[in-house]
Amino acid sequence: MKKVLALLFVFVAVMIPVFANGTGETSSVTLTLSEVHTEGYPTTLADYRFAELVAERTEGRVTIDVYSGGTLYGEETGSIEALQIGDLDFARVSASPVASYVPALNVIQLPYLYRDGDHMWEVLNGPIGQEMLEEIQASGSGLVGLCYYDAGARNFYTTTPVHGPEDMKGLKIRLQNNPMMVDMVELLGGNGVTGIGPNEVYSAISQGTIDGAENNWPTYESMGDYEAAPYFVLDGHTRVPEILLASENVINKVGAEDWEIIKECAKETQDYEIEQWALREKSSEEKVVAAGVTVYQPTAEELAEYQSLMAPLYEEYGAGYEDMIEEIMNTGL
Ligand code: BDP
Repeated sequence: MKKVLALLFVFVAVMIPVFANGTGETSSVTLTLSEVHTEGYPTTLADYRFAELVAERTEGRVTIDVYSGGTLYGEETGSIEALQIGDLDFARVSASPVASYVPALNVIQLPYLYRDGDHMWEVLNGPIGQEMLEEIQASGSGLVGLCYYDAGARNFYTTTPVHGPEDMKGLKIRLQNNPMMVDMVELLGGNGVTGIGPNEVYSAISQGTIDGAENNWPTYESMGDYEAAPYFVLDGHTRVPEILLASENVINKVGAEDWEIIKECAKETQDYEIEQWALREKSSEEKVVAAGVTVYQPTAEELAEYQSLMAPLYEEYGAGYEDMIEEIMNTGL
């Protein structure tokens, strides 16, 4: 009798997943996504939309748990390394730290490359942007680029007023983990500091470890940095897109069919994030201006000076990509 019961138990345990999805294929899998931004931030909203779409289209076979606020990895370099060894499944990161693993990505984030946001999106949605995304996987980095998100333009903010590059001399400026960005600040006469996660910038400024940082309006506002560094200079030096990355290992976890669904869902969240971005960029600017931040709009001459000082980066990081840079600059003209 005991034997019969045991056999019955084994039979039921084996058949449950078969009955559950009717095909006898894999049962459900839960994957993890890391995000440094808080709840309600445009990229976090897009992460949740991505998770929802995936759950819906895979009919529950794939669940994605979103961890926002940098609770899993406060530094994006840490999350990228975790993706590479298969310890993490997805990370929404900035393209800036990814360039350390896929150097070609520096080309699409060179300072003063785009005329405006529309220009950037025309490039990212066109053949160059899509090839760059594919290049992430082709590079053998263990990473897969699923789609881009908007992150607007980055600007310097400091504890003392900065108008032109002459005011940057000797200032310690926190940057993303990307040597090109460090070189950018050094060319302006400042000192680039890396290794500080975006969630730690506020305290690093408050404690005097750094004199400022650089970012877009929403991060400046949401991380509270505007309270510590209330001088914001609208120099718009870079437009660095966000990237939703997957670990290549996800393909083995979900199988070919659901992997295609995942890639499709990610692409579908791009326009949603861009819409949310436009709203938040405006509301964040309004919020910090109302809080008393001093915004300086550089003159055309000052902007030209920033631009000419950063020109050597095109030679160093754009070497071998001259045609692509020219094509980017001509896009939309
Ligand atoms: C923000 C990006 C975020 C980066 C952060 C940074 O959305 O992914 O981590 O900048 O400066 O704009 O580290």
